[in-house]
Amino acid sequence: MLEFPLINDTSRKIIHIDMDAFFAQVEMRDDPSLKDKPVIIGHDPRKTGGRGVVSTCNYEARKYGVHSAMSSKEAYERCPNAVFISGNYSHYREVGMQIREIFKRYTDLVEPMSIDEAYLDVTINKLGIKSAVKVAKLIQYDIWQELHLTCSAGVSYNKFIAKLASDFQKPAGLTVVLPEEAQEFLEKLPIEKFHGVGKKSVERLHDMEIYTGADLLKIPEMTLIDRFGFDLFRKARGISNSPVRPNRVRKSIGSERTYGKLLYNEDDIKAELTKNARRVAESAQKNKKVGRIIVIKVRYSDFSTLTKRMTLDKSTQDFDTIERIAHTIFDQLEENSSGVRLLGVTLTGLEDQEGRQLDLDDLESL
Ligand code: TTP
Ligand code: MG
Repeated sequence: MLEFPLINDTSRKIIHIDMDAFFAQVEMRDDPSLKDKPVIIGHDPRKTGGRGVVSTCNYEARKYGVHSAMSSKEAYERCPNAVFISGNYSHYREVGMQIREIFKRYTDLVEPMSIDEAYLDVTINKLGIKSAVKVAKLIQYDIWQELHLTCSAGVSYNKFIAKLASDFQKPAGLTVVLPEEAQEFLEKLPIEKFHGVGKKSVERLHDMEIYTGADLLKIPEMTLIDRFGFDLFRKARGISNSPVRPNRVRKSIGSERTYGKLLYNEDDIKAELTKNARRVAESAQKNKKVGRIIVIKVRYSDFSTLTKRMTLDKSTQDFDTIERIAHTIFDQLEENSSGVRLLGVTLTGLEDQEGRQLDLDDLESL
């Protein structure tokens, strides 16, 4: 029997907006001669001696298999006719702000996730429009009329499903998932589409012959929770109640796990700290953040909880460093013979990673 309450809040109206091929689309808008050509945002490998990566590319270039994060060299090999543009990040940021101004006409409950993507809670909105679908259409229309750009929108009752929906029919798509349709929508989705499920988890799930949302429901509940966390258990059931948070500034990156079976052995505890350290390092690297403070959290069988931190001389996002410090902090804790029921590792005192080229940035850090 599950001891957790499963409350599914379906009362909210959430929109997720994501611009289509954002940097490339802005370039195509500004230079009509690019129309119909494959366009890649990234340094031209012929001019850099082969260095550099692709920030993004238009849909024409995607037909050749080019995608974000691919080396420019490989992109050139796949699509020699492509136009390479180094890109103008501050310009894209300005356009991102113009888009955000459009969102603000409808609601102040806007949570930007990156330069071209945001969640909006339009349950109550400034225009008093009941239908979230109508609001989404109006936003798409405004962005097209005023900025000559297309975006894709997802409309649902939570952020998790709204994001999946916006990705469902790109470009210029609008996908609505009603509460009664959510289960079927999720069941058909491949698990690699589930936002928040990392590559490693996808591999482990594939090893268990789990490929779709429907397969996730076949895993015994406690096994799913134990191995992949309560969050995925809930998402598989269309439950994700996290609110749309305007002006959210990420201050820390953490990973923690609760264990169904208490941990007593030091090696087991350290192995779990290592797993948490790896997740933290991966997330920091993905989000281009570094931090100077590493915190570990230990909860014992009697629910007493300890948090201990260590401050480094230099900020890091390096897995080996985070792991080593987490183990060192653990070694310095007073001996405690009770079993461990929860372990967490957090990287905090975050700042933006320096020296990056053209890449994703948090709008909210502006
Ligand atoms: P995305 O929304 O991931 O991609 P996109 O808008 O180009 O294409 P899609 O239609 O599939 O949404 O990212 C938004 C912008 O962020 C993108 O235009 C360029 C930048 N970006 C990078 O610089 N590096 C990356 O690895 C990714 C994924 C994006
Ligand atoms: Mg996009």
